[in-house]
Formats: sequence, C-alpha cells, structure tokens
Amino acid sequence: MKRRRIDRRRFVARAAASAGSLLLGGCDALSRSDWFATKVLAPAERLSSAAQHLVTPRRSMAQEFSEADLSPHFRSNGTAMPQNAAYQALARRGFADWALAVDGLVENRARFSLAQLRALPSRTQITRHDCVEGWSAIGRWSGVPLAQVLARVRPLAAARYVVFHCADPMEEGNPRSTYYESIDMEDALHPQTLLAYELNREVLPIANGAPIRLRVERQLGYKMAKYVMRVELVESFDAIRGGQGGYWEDQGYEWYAGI
Ligand SMILES: Nc1nc2c(c(=O)[nH]1)N[C@H]1C(S)=C(S)[C@@H](COP(=O)(O)O)O[C@H]1N2
Ligand SMILES: [Mo]
Repeated sequence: MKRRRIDRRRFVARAAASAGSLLLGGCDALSRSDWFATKVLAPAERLSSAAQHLVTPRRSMAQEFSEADLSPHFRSNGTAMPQNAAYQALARRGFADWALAVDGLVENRARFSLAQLRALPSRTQITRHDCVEGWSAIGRWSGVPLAQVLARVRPLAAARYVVFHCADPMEEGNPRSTYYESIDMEDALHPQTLLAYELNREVLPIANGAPIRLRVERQLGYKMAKYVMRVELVESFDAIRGGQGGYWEDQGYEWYAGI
C-alpha cells in the first residue's frame, strides 16, 4: 500500500488556523473553515514526512471547544438512512440486537452489544468536523475510546490498520458496496479516537450514524465512518475492496486526511 500524506495541507491548515481564529468568530469561522482556507490558499513548500512529524506530531490533540461554540444543528451528510433491510430491522428495535464485531489480527475476536460498549470507560469531547464539501460543524460527542475496545481484543503485533465496515451500500442494489474506512494504529490508539454513541447529549441519530460512528478528530469528515458494523484489524488493505483503504479513497481521495 502506498502511504500518501497531505503534508502541505496540514502545514497550511495550522498557519491558517492561527491567523484566521483572530479575525473570525462564531458561524463565520465555521463557514470559512481551516480546511476550506487550505484549498484556496496558494501551495506552500511541501515538507518531508519527517519534517512534518516534527512540526505537528500525530500524538497531538485536536482542538476542543466549549458548549458555547456548539453549532445549533449538526447536519447530516452522505447516507442519512442505510438502504439495508437488516440494518433497518435493527434500528426498529432500537439496536437492542445489534452487536459490533471486532476481528482480524486480534488474539480474541469478540462482539460487543451497545450496552457493553456503553459500560466501558467513556470520553466526551467538543470538536469541529470539517467536510471536504466545504462545511464545518462543532458537536459534542460521547463514546468509548477505540483503544478501550482494542485493549479487550488484544491486537496482534502484525496489526497495522483498523478497518471500519459500515451498513450503508453506496451503489443502489449492490449490498456489497458498503461504505468503509481505515486508520492506522497510531490514530486508533489516540485518546480522542472514539466509537461515538451520543451527539449533543442525545442518543446518536440515525442520520449521524447510529448506533455508533467513528470520531478521528485530526482528520477530515469522510474518515468518520457512520453505521459501523464490524471493526477489522489488518496488516494491509491491499485485499480489501479497491485496496485504497476506504470507499472515497477507492475513488481517489487521500487516505491520510489530516487537517
Ligand atoms: N457509513 C458512512 N459514513 C460516512 C459517510 C457516509 O455516507 N456513510 N459520509 C462521510 C462524510 S463525507 C462526512 S462529512 C460525515 C458526515 O457525518 P454527519 O452525517 O454526522 O454529518 O460522515 C462520513 N462518514
Ligand atoms: Mo464529508
């Protein structure tokens, strides 16, 4: 697998964030998101991966906001209701029979009910979501850190990536065309990486990915898989679907969508 990084985008985003936040407040800051700015700003010098790592270590935390910064409404994008009969049957019963499968390169493959996920240690964070379509929103997310779930299945040393298989088919009439995404172990173990089951103090709505959706806060919106049904640990995603690590990546988007 080729590792492609958007070093320039991340570098410029930081510069734009520090300049932009002084000038803009509230909704203005949102509509002119950092990501948006990086798209229209002139290209800066491209840093090598190593240099980039020194400037913005991946372990750093994404910015967290206060209640006062919350967007009045957290919109839905992409799928709002999976066209999947099995999913819809689970939804009708409030996901009481739903279970998350965690398998692949782990010592103990396991299934977790929603109640079991909710019983694990949780984290709440108010963060900004940036979509490549040019909108942003600030939401309050609660969920279980993915690291907590991984600790219970014990990844094998060979595991390098975590793949999220979703319920929603992306091509009409093709049940195998479901959305999927992936992240590396560094992001998987990051404290802000959550399997979120609450948005703005409410049970996660179906439009935003019920019963659980991924939050991986230092990346763009399309990485944040909704309707996650299965988490698979792999050494490479060469053999998974289009081989690029995600539904949008298979259409040419960057795999590492850092902001
Ligand atoms: N399963 C699934 N996950 C998905 C999508 C989708 O269509 N299906 N859209 C992605 C995109 S492009 C964005 S911006 C966010 C939107 O999340 P929201 O609906 O909570 O706003 O989810 C991401 N995760
Ligand atoms: Mo998006």
